[in-house]
Amino acid sequence: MRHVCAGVARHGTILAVALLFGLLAEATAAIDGVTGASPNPQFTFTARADYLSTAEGGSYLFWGYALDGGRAQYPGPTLILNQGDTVTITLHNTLDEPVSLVFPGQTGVVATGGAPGPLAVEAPVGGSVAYTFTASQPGTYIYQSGSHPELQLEMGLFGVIVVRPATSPKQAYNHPDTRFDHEYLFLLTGIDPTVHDYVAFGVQQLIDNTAHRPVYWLINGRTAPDDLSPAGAAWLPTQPYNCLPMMHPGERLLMRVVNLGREIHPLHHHGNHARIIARDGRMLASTPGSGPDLGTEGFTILSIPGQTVDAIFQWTGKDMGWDIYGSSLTDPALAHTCSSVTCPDANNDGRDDGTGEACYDDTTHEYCPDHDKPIPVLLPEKQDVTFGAWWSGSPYLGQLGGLPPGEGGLNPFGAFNFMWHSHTEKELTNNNIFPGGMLTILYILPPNVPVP
Ligand SMILES: [Cu+2]
Repeated sequence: MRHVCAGVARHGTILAVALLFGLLAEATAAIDGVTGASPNPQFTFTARADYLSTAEGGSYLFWGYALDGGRAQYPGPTLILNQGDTVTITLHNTLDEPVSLVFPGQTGVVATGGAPGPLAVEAPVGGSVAYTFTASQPGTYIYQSGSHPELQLEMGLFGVIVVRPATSPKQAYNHPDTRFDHEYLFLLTGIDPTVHDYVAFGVQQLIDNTAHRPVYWLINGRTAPDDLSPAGAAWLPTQPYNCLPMMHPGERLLMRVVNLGREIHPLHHHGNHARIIARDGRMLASTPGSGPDLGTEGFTILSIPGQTVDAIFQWTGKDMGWDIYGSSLTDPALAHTCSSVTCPDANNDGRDDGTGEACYDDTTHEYCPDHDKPIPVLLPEKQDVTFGAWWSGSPYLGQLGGLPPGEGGLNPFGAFNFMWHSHTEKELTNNNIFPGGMLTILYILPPNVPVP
C-alpha cells in the first residue's frame, strides 16, 4: 500500500537545502483557529489590506479578513464551530470596493444591514454588514467574499470553517468510522504576484484574468519552508497558520484538504494511502448510519478549486518487511512486548489467521510478524550517502545514529519523515526558486515522544 514516487532523489535535495535555511520545526497545535462561545459564537471581521511574505524574500500586498480589529490575515481566521451553532459574523470594510461573505454548505444564511450586491449582501466602502447562519452539518467548509471574486479571492478574502459533529469532537462526522487521533488542515492556494502589484500600484484596470499565472503555491497561507515554522511566528504576522503534521504509528490522522485557488493540486501524501471519507462537508455514505462506506483509497488527493476533502491517513509500519524498531533496541519505553507473540498472518490482513486478533503491539504498535526481521537490503556506507536535515542517522524508529556534524537537526526524535507535497512539480518553487511552494513534512513520531 505504499507508494514511492520518482521524485525521491529530488526530495533529498530539498531536505539538504532546507537545512541551509536554518529551520527549526517546532511543535504547535493541530488546527489553529477561533471557536467563539458555542452555541452562539460571534465574530467581528474587518476587511483590510496588509502585506504577506514569501519564503524566498518576496513581500506582496493582500486583502484579508482581520479578527477583532487585528491585522489582516492570509487566510482569514479558521472558524472552529460545533454542529448546531448559530453563528454571527459582523464584517467591517476598510477597502476601496464592496466586500462580503458567502458560506457554501451552511443553512439559514441571513444578512443584516449592508447593501445588495450581484452575488451577496455586501459591506459597502466604509460600511458594515452582519451575517448569521446555522452550522447544521459537521465537516470541512470554506467561506469567501462573494464580491468581485475574480479579484478578491486572489487577494486573500477567504477562510476555512470546521464544524465538529454533535457526537464527538474526535470524529469528523457523526459516525465512529470517521474518528481521528490528530487532525491537520491543508488549505491550498496560489498567488499571481502581478495581480497584487497592479493593485498596490493602483492600476487594477491592467489586470488580465486570461493571463492569470500563479508563481507561488501555499499551504495554510505560507510557502515552504515557512509552513514548517511555528504557528503564530512573529516574523509572519499576517500568516499565522503553519502545517506540520505529526502522528504515532497506528494512529489515525484526519487530513482536511481545502482548495481556494484556481488550479487543481494533486496533494501527494508519501508513506501510505489515505481513505477519502467526505467531500464538501458530506460523508461518502450510501445510506444514513452506514458511515463512509463509499470512501475511496488513494496515494494522492486531487484537490479541486472550491472543494473540501476529508481523508483518514494511517501508518503502522506493516508491509515494511522489517522490524521498524530494530532488534537491538534498549529504550524501555519502546520495549518489544510482542517478542514472544506469534501472529500468523498469511493473508496479510494485519490479524491473526486463527484468532482474528490484531497483530500489533499495544504500546509500540509494532507489526508483530515483522519482529526481529532485519532490513532486507544492504544499507549504504555513510560516505556514499547524501544526508538531510530529517535523517536521524538510524533506520529504526526512535533511535538516533551517528551523523556528520550539522546533519539531522530537524529530527532529534528518531522520527520517520515523509514529504507531503503537490505532485505538480513546478509548485515546489517560490517564484521559480527551488525548493519551496506547496510541501510539508509528516513526522511519524516514536510512541515515547508526545504529539503536541
Ligand atoms: Cu513525491
